[in-house]
Amino acid sequence: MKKTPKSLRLQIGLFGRTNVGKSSFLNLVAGQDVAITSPVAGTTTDVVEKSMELLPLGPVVFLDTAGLDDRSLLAEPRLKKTLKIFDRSDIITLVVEPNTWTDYEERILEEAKKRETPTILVVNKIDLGTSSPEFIGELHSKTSRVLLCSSVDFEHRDPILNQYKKFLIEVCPDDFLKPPPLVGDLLPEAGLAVLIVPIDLQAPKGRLILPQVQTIREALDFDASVMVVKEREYAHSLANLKSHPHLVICDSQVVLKMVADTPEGIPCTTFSILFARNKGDLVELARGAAVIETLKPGDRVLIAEACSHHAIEDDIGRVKIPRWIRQYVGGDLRIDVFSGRDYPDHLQEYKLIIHCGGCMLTRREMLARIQKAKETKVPITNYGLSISFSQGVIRRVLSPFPAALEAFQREMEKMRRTVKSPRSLQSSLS
Ligand SMILES: Nc1nc2c(ncn2[C@@H]2O[C@H](COP(=O)(O)OP(=O)(O)OP(=O)(O)O)[C@@H](O)[C@H]2O)c(=O)[nH]1
Ligand code: SF4
Ligand SMILES: [Mg+2]
Repeated sequence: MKKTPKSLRLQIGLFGRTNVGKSSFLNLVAGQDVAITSPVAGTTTDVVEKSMELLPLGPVVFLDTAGLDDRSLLAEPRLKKTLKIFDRSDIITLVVEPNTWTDYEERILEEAKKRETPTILVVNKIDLGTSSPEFIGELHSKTSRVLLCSSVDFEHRDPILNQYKKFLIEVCPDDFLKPPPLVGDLLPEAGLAVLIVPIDLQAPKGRLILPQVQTIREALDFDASVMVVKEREYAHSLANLKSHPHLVICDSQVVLKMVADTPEGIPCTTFSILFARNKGDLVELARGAAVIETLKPGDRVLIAEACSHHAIEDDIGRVKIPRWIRQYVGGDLRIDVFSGRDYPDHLQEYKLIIHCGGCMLTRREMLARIQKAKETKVPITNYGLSISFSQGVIRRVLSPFPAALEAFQREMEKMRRTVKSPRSLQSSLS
């Protein structure tokens, strides 16, 4: 599992007996009619390739195979063709019908196991018949990744797609989760980045913390220069520069001061935002931040820390963020803090999840957590974005990332339309 990928695009082999709804499932995922479907068995006569961008994963290609029944699978040259698709596939998606498991499915699963190709089982056509608990139990004994869906039901596309993406994130080869650059793409060659690093009691003795070191290292890798200052010296150092820096980055805790001291026209952001993009899905987390606008006293908020025993994060997660958000909301919130490798059960009880920076998590783990939140329809943001939001500067610090800024703005518009008496603080500072 998670071996070297077979091409630059994640290749997903779509298998299933004739007429189970493989092409329909592909249409549902794509959100449009890309594969020909029809009630006549054997519609897809050869492999149909469909490339698409499946965010946050990236470029994928589906190999929609010709439907086979259990007899034709065993016959040449069908078998040869099937094996060829196995050769290409990084992941197999096997579509089945409720309560039907034949030799065909068994053979596909066996082949996938033999090759260690991860498999996702899709029980399709659930609108036509309910699967027995025994059937579902049996499927779960074969793989933990079982998705129930109706491919003709576009109204419920989002939860299905989110669960499917979560499975893909769990099993795709490591290379597909290669992070985007941390900062390199934001700096021209020989460019200059200014890093504002508070050295307070919480800063570790004698060193910088890993996110700061990583940012410096990547800027150097991209042939840029870096100036590191504390927040008190920042304005003075900036005034002494002959030309403007190309980017200013600060710790979220001093974001208000950075924005106040940085002339318009100089792009600025936070370490937290750089890492939100690098580790996870900045667009989704930016969208989630807008939900703070709609929080009301009494709402439940989950603060999720990926690991326990971290004094600094404790202080931010347990004291500062709750205080700033409560101030913003103008009343008490029911805030639960949860530390650990998994989320608590009953995520759906929360109006918002505010996640830590996830520095100890892999990109795969962070994406899976974001996907799980999406699956349960609970918006998710992170510490840094929630701080920038509650301080009224989120637009400014998101501006180096147009897609994330646009997602945030759109979500804010939506909130304004749906919430009766919106707060107006966030209309300032763009
Ligand atoms: N009610 C219902 N019909 C479905 C569903 N999925 C597919 N169908 C219908 O089942 C028929 C076959 O669907 P296809 O997507 O063409 O099936 P396929 O597996 O690609 O078929 P071949 O390419 O022929 O192997 C079509 O009439 C679809 O509209 C579903 O979830 N519910
Ligand atoms: S993963 Fe990193 S940011 Fe999250 S709680 Fe652990 S140390 Fe803190
Ligand atoms: Mg088909």
